[in-house]
Amino acid sequence: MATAGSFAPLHFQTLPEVEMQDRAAAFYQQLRARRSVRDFSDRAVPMDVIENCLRAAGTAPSGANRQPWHFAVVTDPTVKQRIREAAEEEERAFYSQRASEEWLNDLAPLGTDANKPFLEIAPCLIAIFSQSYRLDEEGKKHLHYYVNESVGIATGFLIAALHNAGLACLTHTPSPMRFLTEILHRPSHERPFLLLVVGYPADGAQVPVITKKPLSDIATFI
Ligand code: IYR
Repeated sequence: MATAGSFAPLHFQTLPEVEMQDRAAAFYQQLRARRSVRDFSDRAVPMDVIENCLRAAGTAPSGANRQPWHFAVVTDPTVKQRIREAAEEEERAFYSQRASEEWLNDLAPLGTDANKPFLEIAPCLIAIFSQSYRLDEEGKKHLHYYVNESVGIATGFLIAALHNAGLACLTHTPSPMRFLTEILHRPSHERPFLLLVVGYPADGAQVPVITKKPLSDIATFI
């Protein structure tokens, strides 16, 4: 028989409608200013800021509240160098063999290639791992649920938190990312989900000119 959980009163503040409108509009304006950055300064980031952004990510909803994520924060230059070398090896295979013509054409406007200097220049890399199960002290498996959805939501919270804190980041997905498991000594049941490159943009950093779909293209109201 399953044991019932315990319950406590919800703390929820109902806001006046004008305040809701102001906050929704301000939050949209703030988030729309976020850009993926590939040109980083080497300026160090305050680790207490990163820690609070990770705490924010850790508040994300997850299947059965299993919180099936792990965030490995890398600032050690030697480890960053190893990650860069391994990532560039995969990227060279991607750009020269693995990627289809269509994929390469779709990436052309972003100006990306197999060189990933930002993996060494940026002060902080956050490797995000997903866990399909948890092993307890006795080595017994406890299943996790909706793992990709949960880790994707937590990653979204993290990206928004970093932007809110005044940091820039890049969602980087060298593929495959198995090398992160080895370099960062993560257990084999954790899967590398994404590599976030975090820091400040370099002076004069440029970003591709892109547009986001308008509301009418992304939503229907029935
Ligand atoms: N991982 C490669 C290729 C790449 C793929 C997608 I989809 C992008 O939006 C951007 C890049 C790279 O990082 O260069």
